This record gives sequence, structure tokens and C-alpha cells, in this order.
Amino acid sequence: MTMGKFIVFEGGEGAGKSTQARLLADALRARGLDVVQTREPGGTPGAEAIRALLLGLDGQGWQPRAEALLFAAARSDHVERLIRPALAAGKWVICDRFVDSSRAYQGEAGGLSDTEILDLHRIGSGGLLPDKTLLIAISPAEADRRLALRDADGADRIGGRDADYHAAVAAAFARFAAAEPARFVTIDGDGEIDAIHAQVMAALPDLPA
Ligand code: T5A
Repeated sequence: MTMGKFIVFEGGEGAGKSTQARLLADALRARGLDVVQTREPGGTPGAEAIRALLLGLDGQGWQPRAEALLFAAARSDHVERLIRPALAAGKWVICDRFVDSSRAYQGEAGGLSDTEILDLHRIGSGGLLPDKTLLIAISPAEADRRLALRDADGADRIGGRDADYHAAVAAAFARFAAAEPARFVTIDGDGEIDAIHAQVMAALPDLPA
């Protein structure tokens, strides 16, 4: 059995990751591929329970190290129970966020070092990395516009952090993409949904017809 492929969408809030993940999953299924679409934090019952702890608005929130450990624990369960078995069964896994989100949010913006985040990932998930990471880059003004339309009730605990935090996240993603050009493709996320989907498909040239 050939291993499946692991494709991850990364980027800030409102960049259009979930929208594009859905469109890519549909396009791959239309080509006859067996696709698992999933997200982080979450994707398994245990990881979804941790998601509620991380993103809920009650309580005092988490210190950066506890937050990083919770994301790593959720990812560990997700990788062990869902992602690795799906890849081993030859499926394509399309995931909304993965370890680069922890490197950007808990690392760069949250104050942990990249080495610390990658150590947690090695312990929790055997250091698994995507075959391809599609970074959707969007201007802060366009993200604000989309989220204001969608989230009339306000953002979650991490999405609601200040503009400096989100600027640090965006800068970190751009740096990761520049450092690993074979794994990352940066997609211009400011345009129309269909035009962005076309960029996504062009970033995956080796798809079966
Ligand atoms: N986090 C996560 C960490 O801190 N560390 C980690 O390790 C991980 C894994 C996750 C939070 O957790 C943090 C990051 C986040 O703060 P979430 O709710 O899953 O929280 O948040 P996001 O992943 O950011 O999801 P969002 O839904 O906010 O953003 P998406 O998925 O990028 O955007 P999407 O597709 O939902 O689109 C947003 C809106 O814009 C519209 C959509 O219809 C939707 O209404 N839209 C467009 N409108 C116009 N033009 C386009 N091209 C559009 N594309 C989408």
C-alpha cells in the first residue's frame, strides 16, 4: 500500500483556510482519492475536548507553557489515532493548521523558543511534518473585514489577542515559509475564493488526473 499525502493549511484567523481545505478535499475526492479532512486543535474526541479547554472564553486562560503543552497533547492524540493510520491506509489527509501554528502562536508570539515547540512535537507526535504546507497570506484589513462579517459575537480566546500578537504570528509564518521552500507554498489569500482555489491546485502539481 502506498502512503497517503499529508497537506496542511496554515495562516492567521480569517485567511480562508477552512474554506480552501473544504474545496481541496472536494477536488481530490472528485479525482477518486480517499480523503480525510480534519483540523487542529481537534480532529479526535480527545483533541476536541482539549480544544474546548484552549479556546473557551471562561476562566483565566493558560500560561504560555501550559498552552503549548495542551496543543501538543491534542496534536499527539490526533496524529496517533487519526493522521498516521489514515496515511498508512493510503488516504490523503487535509488538515486545517498543524505544528507550524504552535511554532507561530505559542513560539514566536507566545515567547517559547522554536526548539521547545519542536521538542514537544518530537515527544508528542514523533516530529511528523506535512508533505506540503499551504500558507494562506492575507492582509490584516481583509482578515478584519471577513471576521467582522462572520463573528458578530466576538473572537475566541486566542483570536481575540491584540494586533501585535497577530502581526508576530504572520511574520513567523512568512519566515518559516522562506526557510523551507520545498515544504511551503505561499498563497495570496486576499482575492476571490475560486482564484485562491486555483492557486492551491497549482501548488499540488503531482495530483493524479
Ligand atoms: N492555535 C491553533 C494555536 O494558537 N496554536 C496551535 O497549535 C493551533 C493548531 C484556532 C485557534 O487556535 C490557535 C489559532 C487560532 O486562534 P479556529 O477557530 O480553528 O481557532 O481559528 P482559525 O483556524 O483561524 O479559523 P478561522 O475560521 O477563523 O479562519 P479560516 O479557516 O482561515 O477562514 P474561513 O475559511 O473560516 O473564512 C473566514 C470567513 O471568511 C469567508 C468565509 O466564508 C468565512 O466567513 N471567506 C472569504 N470571504 C471573501 N473572500 C474569500 N476569499 C474568502 N475566504 C473565506
